Amino acid sequence: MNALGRHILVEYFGCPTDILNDVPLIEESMVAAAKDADATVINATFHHFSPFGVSGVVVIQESHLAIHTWPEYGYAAVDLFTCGETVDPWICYRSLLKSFQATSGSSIEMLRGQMGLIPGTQQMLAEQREEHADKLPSVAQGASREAPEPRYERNIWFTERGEDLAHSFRHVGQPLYKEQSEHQLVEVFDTYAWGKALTLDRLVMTTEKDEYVYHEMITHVPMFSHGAVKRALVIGGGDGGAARDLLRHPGIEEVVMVEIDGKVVEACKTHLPDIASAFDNPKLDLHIDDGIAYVHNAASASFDLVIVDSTDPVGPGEGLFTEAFYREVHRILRPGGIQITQSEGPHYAPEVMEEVYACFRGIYGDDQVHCYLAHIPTYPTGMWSFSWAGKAREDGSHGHPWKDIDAEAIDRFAAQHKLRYYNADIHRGAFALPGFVRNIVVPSKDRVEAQEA
Ligand code: SPD
Repeated sequence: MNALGRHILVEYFGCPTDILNDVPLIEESMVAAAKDADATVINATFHHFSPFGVSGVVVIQESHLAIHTWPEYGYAAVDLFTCGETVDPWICYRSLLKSFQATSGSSIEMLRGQMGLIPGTQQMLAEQREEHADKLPSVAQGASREAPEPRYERNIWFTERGEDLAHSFRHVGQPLYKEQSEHQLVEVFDTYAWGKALTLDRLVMTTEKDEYVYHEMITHVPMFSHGAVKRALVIGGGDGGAARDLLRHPGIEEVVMVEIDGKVVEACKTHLPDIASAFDNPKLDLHIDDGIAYVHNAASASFDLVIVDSTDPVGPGEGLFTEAFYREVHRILRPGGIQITQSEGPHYAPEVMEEVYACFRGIYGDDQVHCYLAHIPTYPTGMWSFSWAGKAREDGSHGHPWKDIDAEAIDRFAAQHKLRYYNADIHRGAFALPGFVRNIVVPSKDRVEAQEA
């Protein structure tokens, strides 16, 4: 060959979109292509870019295979670079053509590091070998002639990507669950840092390792600020975490849960059983139905607590962030009842919070709306908000989210259930807001202008 390596620049056309969007499948195909050509695989890193596209590289002892896909065009650009005589990159080319089901491919081959273009190469190499040999232990000293067996490490990443920021988790490969329901793409990944993770349309909903923060805070804060909830409604919450935590309270008589997507429940029952542990509880009344329609048809003053445990305000969750819906929730609350809504992160989506608070104030009154925060590392930026709104009691008085709580009862409850986030201090402290968050949730006339630097 008289060159250091062969480099084939490849284009694949007419590939099915779902293949070019599937990180584990692409990783497996690239690794298989390398192995077909008898290359030694050292490492692989693959990322998904939302909404479309996968990029990745397989490092082989003999150089590398790299890919970028554009699923929306059925197109993949691939580099196949091999050094030495033993690995034929054209074997990789044919293997990938088949795996990606490409209708056609095109390619050009370049020789890299042609000997004639690298003056003095042979002499330099000989000198380096000699110099190196002096420093190596001899076989007589116990050195092995065998090169150590390279260890292949998979490196596959799930990336949740917003417009301007992204966060990624490394996972083991093929999702444990993957179903396109009529509403959304439901997946469960086995991640290294956060245990199993449920994602909907590629957005992280919950993970085994930090789910307790969200579920304890969305349930126990309103349960203890109300003090006598008998009937609660959860809109969304198909993973079962909110229902599980509500049902820890012995005084609750019924939890109605209305989840739009049966596949979410199915995925979580199978793969996240600790979160989905309350589905067999006789006090739970599960409806696979549209939460908006359920609330619309529910009797007035029929619930003490309504929790909107929704996805982000895109796709199926969008209608749960509207004034019309919140007005209906207010109608079905009993006097003294509480509504809680997950309301995104103040760094991440301040505009969503602003809208939620403007609606809540219009419905419940300025003083009956409060924001509290929790630290949820797997949600974008980690700081997450919940919105608390209280309906007037029959005598016209109002409850307060933290001034009247029974701190001892809370700490007893937290200890009894081995809660890991919620306790009486957290209950009160969660309502203490940094200045920039307070500015988002108060009416614009009450905002404090930022100091000039
Ligand atoms: N960006 C994530 C927001 C998800 C809120 N709902 C999570 C559901 C957990 N039960």
